[in-house]
Amino acid sequence: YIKNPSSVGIIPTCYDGGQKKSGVDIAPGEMLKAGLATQIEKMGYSVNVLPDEDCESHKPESEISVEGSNVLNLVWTSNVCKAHAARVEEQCRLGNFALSLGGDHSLALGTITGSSRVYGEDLCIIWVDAHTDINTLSTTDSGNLHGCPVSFLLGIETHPELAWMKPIIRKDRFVYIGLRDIEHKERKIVKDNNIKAFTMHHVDKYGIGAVVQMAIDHINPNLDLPIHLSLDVDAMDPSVAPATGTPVRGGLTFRECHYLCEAIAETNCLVAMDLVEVNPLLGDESAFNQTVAVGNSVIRCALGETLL
Ligand code: EXY
Ligand code: MN
Ligand code: MN
Ligand code: MN
Repeated sequence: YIKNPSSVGIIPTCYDGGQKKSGVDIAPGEMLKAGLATQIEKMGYSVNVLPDEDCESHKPESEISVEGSNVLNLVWTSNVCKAHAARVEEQCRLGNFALSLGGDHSLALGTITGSSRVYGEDLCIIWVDAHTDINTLSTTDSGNLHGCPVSFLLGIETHPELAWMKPIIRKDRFVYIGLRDIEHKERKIVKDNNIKAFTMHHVDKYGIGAVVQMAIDHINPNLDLPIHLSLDVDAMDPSVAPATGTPVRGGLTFRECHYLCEAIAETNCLVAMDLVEVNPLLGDESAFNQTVAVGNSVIRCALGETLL
């Protein structure tokens, strides 16, 4: 795979059907309006901004219901993510850094499927989030698919509607950082599947430097495998990134999250990134501006802006 790609493909998908609050679908437009593409160009990359996905056109006439589950928008989410996966796959095949802008975190069903089609079982995932997003169709209480993508990506859950994913992500190449809001049933899934997880407790105990080092050592000890970073803005503390749908206090500070992105950039292994769950409609104008700005800022850090 290509280390240090010189081109970035920005793939916006304004999808909000993986949860119930509207607004997360205008985030990509707002992040671009705030200058993301130009900022990345100024760093020396060539940037290609793909058109926004028309999510409404993917809406099915009727949704299916799943027995024993209150899951919502399964078909719609599947359709949108399938289209998004093809766009991520294309960018990775071209050797471009695939930057996905969401939308809610259900989009990761598509983002990581797309990159894994190109990088196969080598692909390492760093999932930075307050939440584990590992509910199954039967454990989800909310019915929101943004709380479920990890179970599908790791092959813990499947459904015929999502058969196109054909997941190949290795559980030992997946790691969480930033967790602090884990449902009881999710905790059991994480433990039963032996998934490496660094919660905020570990960040407090060891410091962010050691945590990121341990996380990278776990998935990619020789620094020879491609990494996909899936970053949910709610991993950051609500004082840093307030405009998001499921804020949880006690999150990563501004510097901790930036450090994390810098340390991943330093590996030269990062090939794809998702920035999800910015909801510009939650909170006042300053909360909105702050969250869009910090989203763009962590993206630039992951692309190496602050490294010498
Ligand atoms: N665990 C809760 C649920 O499944 O509904 C909350 C999930 C929030 C998910 C956000 C995207 O990270
Ligand atoms: Mn909408
Ligand atoms: Mn998430
Ligand atoms: Mn989250």
